[in-house]
Amino acid sequence: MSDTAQRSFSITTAISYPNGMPHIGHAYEVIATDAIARFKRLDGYDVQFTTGTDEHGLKIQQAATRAGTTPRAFVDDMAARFKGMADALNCSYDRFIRTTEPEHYAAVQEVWRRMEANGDIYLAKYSGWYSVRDEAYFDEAETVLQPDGTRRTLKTDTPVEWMEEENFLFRLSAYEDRLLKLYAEQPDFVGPDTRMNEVASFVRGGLKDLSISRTTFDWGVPVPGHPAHVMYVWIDALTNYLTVTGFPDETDPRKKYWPADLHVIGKDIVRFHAVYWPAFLMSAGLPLPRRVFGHGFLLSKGEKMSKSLGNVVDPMDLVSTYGVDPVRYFCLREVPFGGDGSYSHEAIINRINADLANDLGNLAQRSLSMIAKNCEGAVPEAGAFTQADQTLLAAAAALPETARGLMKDLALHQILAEIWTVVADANRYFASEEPWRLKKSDPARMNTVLYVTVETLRRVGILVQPFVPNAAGVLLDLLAVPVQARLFAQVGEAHRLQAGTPLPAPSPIFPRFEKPEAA
Ligand code: ME8
Repeated sequence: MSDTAQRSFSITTAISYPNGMPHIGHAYEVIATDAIARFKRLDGYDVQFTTGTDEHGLKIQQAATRAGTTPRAFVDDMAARFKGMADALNCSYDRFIRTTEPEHYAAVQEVWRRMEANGDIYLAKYSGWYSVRDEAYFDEAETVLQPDGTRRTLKTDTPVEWMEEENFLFRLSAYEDRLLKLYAEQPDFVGPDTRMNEVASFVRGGLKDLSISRTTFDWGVPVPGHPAHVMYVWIDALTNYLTVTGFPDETDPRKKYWPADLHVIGKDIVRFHAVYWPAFLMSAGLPLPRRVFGHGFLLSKGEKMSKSLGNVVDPMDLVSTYGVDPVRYFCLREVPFGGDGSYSHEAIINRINADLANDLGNLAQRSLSMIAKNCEGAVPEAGAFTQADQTLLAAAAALPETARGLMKDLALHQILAEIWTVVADANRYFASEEPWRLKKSDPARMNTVLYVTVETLRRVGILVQPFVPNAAGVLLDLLAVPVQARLFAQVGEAHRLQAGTPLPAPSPIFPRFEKPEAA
């Protein structure tokens, strides 16, 4: 690669099952992935960020029947809702992939052909306890008999039924050693570390061949040459990550985005991404993704969301109540990325009012209004910097490097914590320098303090763009920072605010959230 070629970075979310409405877990995943994608773009990478919907399988077919419609009409309607949610959350995906697209069928069938050509696919009678919800077979030992005579899985607590089918099987058992070698040689293939340990011990426990076709329903990608079989939904779903890179067209310009740099997924589907997916790719002779990261679950006041508990939160309602940036900020700041988190309206309101309205919003409002009143609405002229000025500016200038380091571990919450440490420093600085008192006694010093404050806000504003893109845009507009000067590489001294630059009239960036009065 030449020095001038832009490094590429490709990142994906899981693709959601559109058998029900999008929920906060889906929102959480696409928000976090978007923050990482935006971060990388601002850090100079050529990013491809993809998300989408996983539209085949019995679960979808049954949901369509329940809704009294065809699977096709059902997924068309639902996919639009998932896309609408990603848009409402201001997610900057480059491609929203639907597994019912012809481009995707071609990719999945090619993967199948390659695995078959490699001798890894064979026909056999398959029987076992099948969970429609998980679209997977379970061993009897992995299920529990219920008092009413039915069985449920131990791990996912979903109902199973005995099924017998003649299916194609994938020789997963042949990949045990190669997978263990992969984990040993590339310990960051799966993150966080705890998930890697779970995956490795699952594989060490022995792998059985995997059933990869179904004949009991037809809502899926047909198996090449065997139209009575549709493909197991996970082969279909995982291959979306290749489809978005133009696979199998060798000349497609998107080819540079494979292998993916990062698959962001939830902890419940790590096994599919860290065991099955690399085995399929090895079999098809394709390069493996660089990293799979299993984030935690977002729980409502610590409880799993479920329709029966009545605590399913519609992300669109959250956005209309709190605004898109506050929802994004809350998800990314409150929950350590990789761990589980809990949300409640109280917690969201506290975060919005404390961090956004008070800490960042107020500081911008106070400093910019003083400039509007006392500095003819233009960036003031700074005199010589004191130690306090230099310390604050240096802390803000160090943020990109600190954030880059934390981004290696995808510690999004810590990046925000670091940024807000500088915001807190800036508030302390502003309070102790008391620029409002200097107005009469030492206007030159007042100008310097205001300059240092807004220059710090410029640096912070650039850093917060991945997390709260709208508000960051407003802040940088208020500071008259040109759109092309908002990259991480431009945080430093060389791009500092220039005295005399006219600033627009200040307006609030983060209003306080006031509980609407009961009618
Ligand atoms: O698993 N909190 O789809 P899905 C956080 N189609 N994340 C959550 C969550 C919660 N409460 N609930 C679900 C699928 N998720 C498959 C993926 S990828 C080739 C195929 C996450 O709609 C979940 O872990 O059930 C997954 O990453 C994503 O939302 C979609 O879940």
